[in-house]
Amino acid sequence: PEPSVVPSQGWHCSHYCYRFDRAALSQLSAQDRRAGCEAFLSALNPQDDLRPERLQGYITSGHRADWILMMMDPNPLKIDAVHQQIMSGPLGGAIEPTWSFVSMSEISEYVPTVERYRERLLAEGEEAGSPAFEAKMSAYERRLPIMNQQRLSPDFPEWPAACFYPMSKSRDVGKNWFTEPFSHRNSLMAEHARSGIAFAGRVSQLITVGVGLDDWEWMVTLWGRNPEYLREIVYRMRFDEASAVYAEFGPFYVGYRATPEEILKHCRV
Ligand code: 76R
Repeated sequence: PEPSVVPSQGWHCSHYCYRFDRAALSQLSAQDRRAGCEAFLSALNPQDDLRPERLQGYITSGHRADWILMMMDPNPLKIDAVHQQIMSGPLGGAIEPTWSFVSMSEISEYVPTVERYRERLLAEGEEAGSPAFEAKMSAYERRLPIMNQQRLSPDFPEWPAACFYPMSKSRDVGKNWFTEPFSHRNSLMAEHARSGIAFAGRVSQLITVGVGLDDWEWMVTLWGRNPEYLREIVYRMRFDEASAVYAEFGPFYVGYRATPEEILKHCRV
């Protein structure tokens, strides 16, 4: 299965949402239930070669799902194998997959290159050659490769809360993102980035692309040191033109970080 499904740049990313089927669970013998829990725990703790590079579990609130898995790996089949492992165990018949989203990491065309960052500083009135200008430029040159690595193969923060939602940019007449010139889109994304940066240390974000892979153009993953910051950032961004005029949103899921054991305990399996 390997090289042909591994992208030349970036990783595959999947979000899976599940709920326990109480009627089916109640039909399981105590022995099957125990064996099912064991199989569930080992499916979520894949060993060595079977383990996706990134895997996190979340308990979620509301009727849409009971728990969520988010995984990333260069190989999409390694990710999906975890899902199949869960479903093929003794608990599988009592687990209902409720929603999923398939996407990939990339470096957005709106992430400024060093050259564009220079132009942006000049446009903001910085004086070329001044100590402040040079300090900003050298910091950006140093940080860009690290930030790009984090965009392509991100570390998942071990923060208590996360929120996940798909979004697309509007193609309606009069507000069609895709007919706007790059310069306009780029300046709206610069405004967007400025409001995002204000949440540094409180919110960490990952935007993965679903174009050609799933029903929405992007999947937004926001990790928060506290769920209140998730609420704040999404509200704040509603006022950015890129969101206010052009964004369309799918279902929102809120997650609370949980180990596989905590998922079973919380859901009283
Ligand atoms: O560092 C940089 O300059 C990157 C700037 C940046 C880009 C290019 C950035 C920064 N984002 C980019 C792209 Mn984002 N982002 C969202 C959402 O709910 C909503 O209204 C929108 C959902 C949030 C909450 C968010 C957060 N971003 C994008 C893209 C388009 C990709 C494309 O077209 O190629 C989308 C759809 C999108 C959506 N963004 C940030 C954040 C935050 C918190 C930041 C600042 C990150 C930082 O600290 O540097």
